[in-house]
Amino acid sequence: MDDTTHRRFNPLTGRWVLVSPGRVRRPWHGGRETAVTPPAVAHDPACHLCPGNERAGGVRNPDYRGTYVFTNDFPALRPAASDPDQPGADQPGADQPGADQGGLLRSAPAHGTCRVVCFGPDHGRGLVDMSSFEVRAVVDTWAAQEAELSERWRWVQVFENRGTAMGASNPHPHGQIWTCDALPDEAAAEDTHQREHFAQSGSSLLLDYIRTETRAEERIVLDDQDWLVVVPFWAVWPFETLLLPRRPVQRLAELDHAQRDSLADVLGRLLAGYDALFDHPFPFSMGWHGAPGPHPAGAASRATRSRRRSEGVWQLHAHFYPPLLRSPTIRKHLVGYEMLAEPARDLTPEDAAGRLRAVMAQTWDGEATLPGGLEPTSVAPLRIRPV
Ligand code: H2U
Ligand code: ZN
Repeated sequence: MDDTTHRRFNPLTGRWVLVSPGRVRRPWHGGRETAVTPPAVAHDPACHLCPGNERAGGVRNPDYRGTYVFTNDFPALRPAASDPDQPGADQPGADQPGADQGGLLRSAPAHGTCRVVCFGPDHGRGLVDMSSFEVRAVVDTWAAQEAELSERWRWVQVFENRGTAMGASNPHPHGQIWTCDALPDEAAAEDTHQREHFAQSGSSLLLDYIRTETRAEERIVLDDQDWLVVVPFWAVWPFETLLLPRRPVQRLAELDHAQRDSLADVLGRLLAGYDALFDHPFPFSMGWHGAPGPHPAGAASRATRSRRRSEGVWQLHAHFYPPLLRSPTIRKHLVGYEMLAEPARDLTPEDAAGRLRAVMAQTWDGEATLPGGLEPTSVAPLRIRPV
């Protein structure tokens, strides 16, 4: 099946992807990115996120030593004016009108909050450079933020844009959290498909998927006792990965100490592998998807009910969407057929997983955990022109 063009189905979103392995050999005369490696300074006096510096909005950051979270000075979503206890609420009178303008023209109010999560005080050390202990502190911060915010908001999106290629506006190691009182499209698609699967089979879609991938082995990138990293069967981006806890977990806040420690370790190995792939800091957008919070205007008791409704249905997971295709300077663009018809890929997910396994086995000092029977270096070099 892998050598011929075919389509693969994403059961989480209900969307298809076209897989055309033969196209991987085509020459490239198109545009190239500039591969810039940011200088590794510990403190940049001009950085708005470094400890002690003034932010663009005029607030001065404290002299923080660990992770540091603040409300985004330029938030895309704000709490409603009628929610004045929330920081950054809209001005009184600024509440948007109700929904419908009638007929085909629909709009709806959107409220939420946006935060910035500095991963640490050091301007030059991102997650990939940090010790497992430091990454664990970031995991704990994500979990604490999610626990707090999911009491109030329907959707809590924890994410990181890494690198200018993914639109990061500041090189200081940081991520963001956006929350919304509506379920965004991507979350709604995953919610619907996980619920449908559970209604039909009585089991969790993603836990079933873990069993399938563990048996198949060929798409596994990292096989930890608590976590599994795969290039999903339906991946759109060449080196896209899906990170899943092996046991039923709905949200980050539910992870126990052992799972958080192993997550810090798995993240370090995955990110080191990404950077080793093209010997370059690998850009990506990554983010966590967990069970939605209560419906808008919900009281805390609704949060409890909503949690119960998601049990067995929702499985926590993280998506990594890196844009690079062949080298640090050649990225994939979703254009043409992909915008107008459906996404397409050439490198197969199995091939991508093999390449990631191979670099991980070479770069990781610790014991490389590879699925049984798979050789880390059993992949042919990409047949491309050197850059
Ligand atoms: P990105 O690098 O992913 O763009 O995230 C940086 C965020 O930090 C961005 O959303 C915010 C921007 O609005 N920011 C502040 O809130 N205050 C600042 O002084 C600088 C940047
Ligand atoms: Zn900085």
